[in-house]
Amino acid sequence: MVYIVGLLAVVFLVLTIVVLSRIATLAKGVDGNKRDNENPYEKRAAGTSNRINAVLMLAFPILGTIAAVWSFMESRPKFLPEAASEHGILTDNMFWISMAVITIAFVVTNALLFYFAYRYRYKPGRNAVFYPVNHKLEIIWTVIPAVVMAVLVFTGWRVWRDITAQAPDNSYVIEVVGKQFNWVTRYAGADDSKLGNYNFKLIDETNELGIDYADQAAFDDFTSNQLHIPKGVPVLLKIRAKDVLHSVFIPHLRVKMDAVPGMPTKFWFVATKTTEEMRNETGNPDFNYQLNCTEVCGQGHFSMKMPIVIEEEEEYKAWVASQKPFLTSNPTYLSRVPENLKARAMKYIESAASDSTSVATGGATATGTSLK
Ligand SMILES: [Cu+2]
Repeated sequence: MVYIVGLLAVVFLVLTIVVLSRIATLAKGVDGNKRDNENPYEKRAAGTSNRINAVLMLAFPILGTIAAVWSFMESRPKFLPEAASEHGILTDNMFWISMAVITIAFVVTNALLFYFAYRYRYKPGRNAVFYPVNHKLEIIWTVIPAVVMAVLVFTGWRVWRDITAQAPDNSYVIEVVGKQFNWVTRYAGADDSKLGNYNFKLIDETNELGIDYADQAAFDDFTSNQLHIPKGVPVLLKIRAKDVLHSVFIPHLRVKMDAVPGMPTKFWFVATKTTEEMRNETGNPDFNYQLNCTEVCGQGHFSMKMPIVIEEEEEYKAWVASQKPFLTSNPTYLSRVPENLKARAMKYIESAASDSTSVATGGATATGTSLK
């Protein structure tokens, strides 16, 4: 890299010297109030540089095109990976259609621009045509781009409207909370499909998400350091941050949404490929989806990633059923449950007591895909 910059510096230095010496030569010719065409030296110089510039006008776009194509091919492996969500396919299509339209317009207009500069270079005795106005031409080159732009904007707006619409009622709701420097997820639990309330005032060392046990929907909620996503059904991510700005980015799912302290955000989507399917497709048995933080949030930002398992809906349900509610693992929070709900909450404590010999602790997966 340093060598390339050094080389470029030398090239630009040489060019600067050449240009300065050219200016000095031309300035000499202008001296003495002589008209340009009366100076034979100037005339000869203008003729040579005129030819060189004309050829360069052809060479530049050709070399530029070769460089652009090379750069495109070279960067291909760094493009986003294959989309594995329904809306991801739509946004990818839109991106490539927009790119195609822009590239065609760019190539045609610039090819003409450079070709005309070459074709109509200075020739002794040739005068420019005075072409004051052509309404038809003006209308054509205003209306066509306007229509194309309007179609692109309108289709983009429709896709954006669908992506940001209310999540369907049958969505699986999963909470994703960013903090320096990892992610914690919370699931609605096996007994209801509702996430319980939370309150930042209830956050303590153990209850790091501030789960509010005054809400009975919270009783069966469990937390995890993995993100499990069922395939083929809508999933709503409820996103928040505990400390500073973070941002949820799941490249394969084309999911990207900031996690903002004090301002919950959300993103819903439908995943189309399980981890297993993606492993087969990529031929990589160790493949895992990943959630990355894409907002520089402090020294440990680089390590803010969370593995994701995308699995069939039944496998997902089995995994959810195999997880222990937070209340079961932390029975002391029973004291936060209002008297009238205590009996309901006790179920989670009692089932823990009776299961304690059989239930394995931790985030082991009961069935389906495991993380490698
Ligand atoms: Cu972060």
